[in-house]
Amino acid sequence: MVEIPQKIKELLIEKVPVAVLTGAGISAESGVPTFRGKDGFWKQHRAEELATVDAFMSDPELVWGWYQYRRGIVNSVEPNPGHFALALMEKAIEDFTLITQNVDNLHARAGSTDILELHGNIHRNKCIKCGAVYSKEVDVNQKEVPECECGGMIRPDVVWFGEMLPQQTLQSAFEAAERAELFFSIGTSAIVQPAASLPIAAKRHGACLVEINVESTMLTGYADEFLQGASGDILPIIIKECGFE
Ligand code: BV8
Ligand code: ZN
Repeated sequence: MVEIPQKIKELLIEKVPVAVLTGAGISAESGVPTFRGKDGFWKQHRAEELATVDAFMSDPELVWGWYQYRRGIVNSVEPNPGHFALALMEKAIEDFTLITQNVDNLHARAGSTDILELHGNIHRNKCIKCGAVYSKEVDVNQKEVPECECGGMIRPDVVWFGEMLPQQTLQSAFEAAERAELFFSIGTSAIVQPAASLPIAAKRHGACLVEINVESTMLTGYADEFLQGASGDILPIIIKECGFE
């Protein structure tokens, strides 16, 4: 059983401003493969190769198919105790901000509300020509790339490598990180920018930086506390020991 440092519990019970950054690792226990872990995605391809405009423009069906495959997985899994624990933490703490790199919508399905989705949402699509956003879920078995009324190709409404993140969302994320007195980096390899700069910004502005991960990352040496283990195990313990259930 992981020991939760007293300092973290005190800050939570004091209800100081809290910000959380999550990555693919928080959804791993739900059965959604991570990007870079040993059970990583799509063996013969890497996210960096498929999650790009070039990849989509050169082979729309391949990239569309990858997202359809991922939508199928996401639709077939459930949020896990880690997602539910963060929804309870949000209810307990007035100034609480959940920032996610994930596009799987599992935080929303677990009851979290105002979520900052840095990299978009896999259930939304948009036209590459006129920018029209399509929120209606598509049939995950649809192999061909859908076409917009304007004739443009429709793509997943997610942020690909080399693309800007939604500016307002990113700005709100940095504001929350800089305001936080307690910042959790959960289930992320802390490689992808600019998301990986958020924990650094939080610590620079005086936050207690806590990392929750099954293995150490580039951030571990910089964190005040490293809770090694599965987020689905550790987060419910934190919630229970702080009486947030
Ligand atoms: C930008 C799309 C520029 C949606 C994603 C060189 C060339 C080109 C670009 C760059 C470059 N160097 C830097 C860049 C910038 C680039 C970048 O950071 N590249 C990286 C690879 C170095 N960033 C960008 O391109 C960003 N845009 O910079 O724009 C710009 C600037 C100005 C003007 C115009 C443009 C865009 C970044 C967004 C890319 N899109 N996804 C999708 O398909 O999902 S990123 C992709 O990686 C996912 O979104 C994912 O969320 C994200 C990060 O991965 P993680 O979430 O951390 O997941 P990972 O598998 O890596 O790690 C999982 C962790 O969980 C592991 O540590 C594991 O141990 C842990 N774990 C596992 N199980 C558990 C667990 N932890 C706890 N409990 C468990 N049970
Ligand atoms: Zn269009």
